[in-house]
Amino acid sequence: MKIFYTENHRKHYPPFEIFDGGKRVPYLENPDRMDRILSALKKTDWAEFVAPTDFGLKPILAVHDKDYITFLGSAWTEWLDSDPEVAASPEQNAFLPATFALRRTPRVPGTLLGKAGYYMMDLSACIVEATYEASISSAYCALSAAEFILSSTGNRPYSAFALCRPPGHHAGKDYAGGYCFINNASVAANWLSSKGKVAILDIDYHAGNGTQDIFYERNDVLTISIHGNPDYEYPHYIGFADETGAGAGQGFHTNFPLPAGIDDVQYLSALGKALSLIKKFAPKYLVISAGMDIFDGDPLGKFKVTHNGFTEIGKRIAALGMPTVVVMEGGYANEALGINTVNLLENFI
Ligand code: SP5
Ligand code: ZN
Repeated sequence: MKIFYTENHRKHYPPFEIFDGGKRVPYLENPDRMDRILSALKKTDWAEFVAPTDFGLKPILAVHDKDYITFLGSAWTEWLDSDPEVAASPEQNAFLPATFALRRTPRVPGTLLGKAGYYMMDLSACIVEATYEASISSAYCALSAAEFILSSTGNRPYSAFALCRPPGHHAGKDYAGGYCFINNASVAANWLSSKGKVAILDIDYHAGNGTQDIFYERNDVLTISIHGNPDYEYPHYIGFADETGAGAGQGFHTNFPLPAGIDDVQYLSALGKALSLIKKFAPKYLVISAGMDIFDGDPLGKFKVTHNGFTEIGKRIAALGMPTVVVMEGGYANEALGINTVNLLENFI
């Protein structure tokens, strides 16, 4: 199986994030996550690592607002240039907003700090020097995997794994959040959509709010997210069962908010419903937003999916028999990331 991966993520390692209630904690979405997955994949006899190709900005701007991407690309340098204290110790700093845009008729501000509040939804998507480059490369991994599955021939469809970091599914058209800056799965799905209908299935523990936002009014890309109930779980304001799409996209989005503590059997029952919706839609391509934070023991999740659960999830998705791009999203029980990723993927080889 082709694994699209680059080392460019490594320097995107903010020195902290701001956690619940304003506590400063070590950045949970860290490079060690990739090391765990890489080492497990290297022990298999089927993982073939491939560097992503440069797709330019066009497929990214087909999903994200141009001014938002410009902000991402310039925020760090602008901040450094404007603040001598930051310039003196850049490695101890991370750029975050100090205000947030109001709900009604917000204007796009002209200043860097104003823009930060407009283009960032929370305090966990810290920008450092390498963030923009890492985010673009991460999107290229998803695009390269999408390009690869296009070449499917014969009776067995191709699948590929985009080992993306930073993750993407919380990033909306014009905002970063939840460790995400560019919505890798959405960029890949949108790119594929010019060649046929696409379904995105998001199995990360957190609601895929960015993906929901991007495709909400479209009927050519079906979006489904299975996640912890936003009544009490991040991202808090979106991901509820009554959000089903709008306009032409009415009926083309489904959320499955699930309660804390669910086990493999209960998870697989919800997955079964999601897979039925995908079969009915009959897409040409499938994109999986694969978060490993549904694992029992993940510090950010409350589900109890086991190692074997990941095998079963992969088996059932692969049984659809569709050309599939699996895109890495979250997962923070680092010691379990390797086995869970391998268990999910080995059904697609
Ligand atoms: C890609 C992805 O998985 N992003 C997740 C971002 C979640 N950020 C907010 C986490 C707040 C969690 N508070 C739970 C405390 C558990 N001790
Ligand atoms: Zn997550």
